[in-house]
Amino acid sequence: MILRGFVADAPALLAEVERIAAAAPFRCLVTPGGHTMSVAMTNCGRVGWVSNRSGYRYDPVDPDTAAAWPAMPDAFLSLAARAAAEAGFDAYDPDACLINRYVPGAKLGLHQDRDEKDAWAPIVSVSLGLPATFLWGGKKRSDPIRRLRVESGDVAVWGGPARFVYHGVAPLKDAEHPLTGAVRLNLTFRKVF
Ligand code: MD3
Ligand code: FE
Repeated sequence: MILRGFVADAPALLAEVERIAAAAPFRCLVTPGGHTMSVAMTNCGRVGWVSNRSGYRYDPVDPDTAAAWPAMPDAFLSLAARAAAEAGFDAYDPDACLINRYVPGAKLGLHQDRDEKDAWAPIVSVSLGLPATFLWGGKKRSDPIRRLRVESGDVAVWGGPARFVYHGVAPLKDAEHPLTGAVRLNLTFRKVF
């Protein structure tokens, strides 16, 4: 389900992202295949998603600082829970929020998110700043791919039967957004345990 313009106070979310990034800086992670991702990432919550040459995992500690990830702000939790409830997922209590930062040209290749234990609980995605094109496929990599434009303030809820579809983000087009400049931010909330 896509909830267009669901975010009421984007500047407040952005301020929280800046506070989180001051403690746990954005970084471009290396994949097990040895490629450095074009998307920069950080996390807040009980665990954070990280990757290196040896594999990827959810970790309670930021490997760059050896400190726990910043706590999930109340404004994040309440927004994610309200969005999940709109899509029929009650009492959503995400463990992690992965924050993705895209600059022009940055992209996310087609993948499934399948490191989370709960195969039904949704991933909730909040877009801020520059618009992007979601690539939205099916349960098989070879399934046809739909392109879906998302803009600042849009929230997507991917749960239940949509949980394991292949998805990605097309290369970000260069532009300026009043909130973020030449940047797109995406918050992805996950129930990990
Ligand atoms: C989940 N991020 O961090 S989120 C990711 O915009 C990720 O930064 C993208 O994919 C981003 O893992 C997209 C939205 C999304 C889209 C389709 C999904 C999440 C999904 C399909 C199934 C499960
Ligand atoms: Fe994903």
